Amino acid sequence: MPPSSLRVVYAFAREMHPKTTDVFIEYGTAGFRTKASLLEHVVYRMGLLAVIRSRVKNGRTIGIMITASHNLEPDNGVKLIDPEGEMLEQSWEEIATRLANVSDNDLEATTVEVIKQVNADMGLKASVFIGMDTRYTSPRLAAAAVHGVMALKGTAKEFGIVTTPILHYCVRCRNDNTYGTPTEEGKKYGPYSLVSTPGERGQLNLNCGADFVKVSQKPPVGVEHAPFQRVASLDGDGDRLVYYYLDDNNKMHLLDGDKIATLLASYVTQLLKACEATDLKLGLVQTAYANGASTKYITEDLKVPVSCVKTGVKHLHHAAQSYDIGVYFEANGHGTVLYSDKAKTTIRRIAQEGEPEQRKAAQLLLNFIDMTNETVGDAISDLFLVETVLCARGQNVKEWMEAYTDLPCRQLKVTVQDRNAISTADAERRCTAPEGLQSRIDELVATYKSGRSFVRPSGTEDVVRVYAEADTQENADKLAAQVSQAVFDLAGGVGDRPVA
Ligand code: NG1
Ligand code: ZN
Repeated sequence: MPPSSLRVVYAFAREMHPKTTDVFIEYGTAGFRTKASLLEHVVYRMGLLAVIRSRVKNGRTIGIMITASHNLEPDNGVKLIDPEGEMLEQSWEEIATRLANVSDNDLEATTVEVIKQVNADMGLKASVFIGMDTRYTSPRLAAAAVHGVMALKGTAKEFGIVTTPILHYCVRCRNDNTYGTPTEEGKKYGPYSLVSTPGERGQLNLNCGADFVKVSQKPPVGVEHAPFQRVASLDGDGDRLVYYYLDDNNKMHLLDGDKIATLLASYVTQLLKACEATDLKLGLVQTAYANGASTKYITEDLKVPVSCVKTGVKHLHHAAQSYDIGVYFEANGHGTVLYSDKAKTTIRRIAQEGEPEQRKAAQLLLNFIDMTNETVGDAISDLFLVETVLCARGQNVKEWMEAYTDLPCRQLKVTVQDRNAISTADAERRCTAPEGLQSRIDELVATYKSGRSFVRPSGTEDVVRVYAEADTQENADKLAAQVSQAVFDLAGGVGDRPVA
């Protein structure tokens, strides 16, 4: 295709989705995410990029999801999904960032440059699936994505309102029809009933949702529960799940991603033993946010290998692929289980040829695999996996909770002039800049029993996140406040000083 025919890339941009801001935007932990009003030109350009990516992948389908997940209503975001239903390959993040930030005048030339750089055959067909969450700004952004796809003569298929994991699943199925049918119904979840959607005036994630429950350690505002009732909280795009219950003193008990990961891993381990698939190695992947008690339980009680990686699902997913069966979860409830081809083949064989007891366990495992959305964390699929284990074991939520006791923890945010002044190493558990911050954190941590703390720049918000845990809630809160103060002082804090 001669470059002259890319004129339309510029024309659509100028007339329909002009770039009206100079604020630099970066493809971060979960794509581009910021105030919805700053995103229209970015999403249009991601429509362009998705077509180029589809052609580089020989016309296989690419996904575009419009959502800001757990963030509040005024935000929105966009992320690309690769043909296997995975997050966009990391080396393309820089290309996405470049395309998102050029001026309208330079857009055509940059598009040509990118096409050359990645060696896309623009004569091929291109297919792009587009989904969005329920934010009122999402339809407008989805339209911008469609226009981007049209501008480069790709075919866009709109799915309307879907969860993030459903779109990942549909992309995967479209490219690999052995995985399932690319429709919402294809993922046979069966019926479930929505207990409550609070939030003031129905605003997404406001005082409710998985992130609110996890970070504030409180139940959603305005919901009532019977004691020991099992309650699940999801986030705005359906890829995170946490559980909680209230005891008879109305105290909340949270079962987060770590609790879910350990429950699923222990059940799969139990079935692997029962079907005597001893050559299959199961492993668990966490991030620095995993509660220290969970890591200890996994290592010492479950005796399962565990690895710690940087925040962001793409890192967890990647690490989980190195096991025959890899269970990965962020503490915030985003995660899933991955099964290698070797694992699937072995388990299928045992289900056919094993001794009766082995066959039974292998069949249960096959059902479990079938219910898993392996493309990405999926709150609904994870919910059914949890319910399956509790049902199989006849366990209630309290018994599930009792497997191990979480260390009290606290998460805080600090606003600084430039959050990228913070650099980290060792899966974000230590900070290498600014100078003096890590030694200050070490000093503070040393004064607490079971103390642990780390800081890192957020990839989705303009803040530095602080995490702390200690023997009591009071101490965890104190440690978090002191570390926040250290960040404020040594990394250029702005606004109100954090209260220690
Ligand atoms: P950032 O803002 O980079 O901390 C948050 C979550 C991540 C991940 C992304 C994407 C925490 C502490 N961080 O990232 O785990 O889920 O959002 O949604 O929960
Ligand atoms: Zn989400």
